[in-house]
Amino acid sequence: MDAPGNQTSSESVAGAVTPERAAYYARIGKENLAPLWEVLKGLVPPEPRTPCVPAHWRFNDVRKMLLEAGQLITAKEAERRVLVFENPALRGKSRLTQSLYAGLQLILPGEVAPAHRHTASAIRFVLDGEGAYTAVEGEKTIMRRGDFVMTPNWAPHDHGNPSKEPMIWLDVLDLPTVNFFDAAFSEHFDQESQSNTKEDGDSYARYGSGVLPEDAPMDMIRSPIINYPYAKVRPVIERMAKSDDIDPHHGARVRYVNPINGGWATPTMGAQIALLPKGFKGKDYRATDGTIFVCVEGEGSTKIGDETFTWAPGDVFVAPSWKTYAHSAKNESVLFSISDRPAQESLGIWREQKAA
Ligand code: GTQ
Repeated sequence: MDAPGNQTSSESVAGAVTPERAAYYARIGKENLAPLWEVLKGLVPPEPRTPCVPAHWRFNDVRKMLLEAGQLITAKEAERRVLVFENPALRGKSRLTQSLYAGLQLILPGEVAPAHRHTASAIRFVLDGEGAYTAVEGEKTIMRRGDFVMTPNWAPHDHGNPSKEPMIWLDVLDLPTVNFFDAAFSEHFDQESQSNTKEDGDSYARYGSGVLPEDAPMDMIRSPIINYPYAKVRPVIERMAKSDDIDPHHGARVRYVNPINGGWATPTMGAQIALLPKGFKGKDYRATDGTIFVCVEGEGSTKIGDETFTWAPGDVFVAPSWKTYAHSAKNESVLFSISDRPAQESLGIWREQKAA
């Protein structure tokens, strides 16, 4: 979310920079003033012009490199041992879209990623291994492949892996958004791991079953659920697909919701998951929310702009803002996706365009 557009003189609406104008710009420049008419086109573009490009990472390649990091640095030393997906056009900015950070986190057997909290919200989407936990607000939830796990803003959290297998999950955080607003705080705790005060599955049991406790916090703008298990979500999209409840662009798709207000699970990041039946050929779609996709199951490809990316389980790819994309599924497939749509919706700026 840096300044939009490239503010070059080609964006000028005012014709050539004459020597008189150039001298004038130099003079006012000394006072930290600039002529709007030289940058207006880039500042107020007729449609979104993201600097982000489409990109794709194969899980097997990244997994190999991430396991190498496991030999180089401990989770404790690193605090979070993560390989960050950098948009190829925004190297060094720790982001995959303008508003979202994403990376793969590794925790080896016996390791702990110590407790901290921050104003950025995080989601985890589990890709490999089973039996590591995330402890959030006193609930220690065991993570399995396909689980969608939330760390709401300012919630203390730590991760650990008491299992015998390395655990790998996708982290998506709204760090670039929070940093854009210069609103970031964080702190560490003396205790590495939180003591758990609630049973695993407590928040899903209380809030994820169509009822709400008498004293539910009715003004909570993010979900009270810590883990939305894949085992609960997969049957829903399966049932939708079986009864032909299939969106022509997205497949049989659901969103992860805050059960208190029916809104998105977090106010800054919206997550969805879709089942694409074997042979599905999605129609063209574009929206202003640059979207990160993860293949959970199956095989297929996605055309983004004029590039086509072929994906397999664990692969991560990104469709930038307002770039047209369309999915094709070779086999029955499941795609998880996440974007800043809730943030844009709450600001009234989100738009989509669907091919008929
Ligand atoms: O697990 O708390 O990928 O604080 C980046 C920053 C993960 C986390 C990341 C973080 C975390």
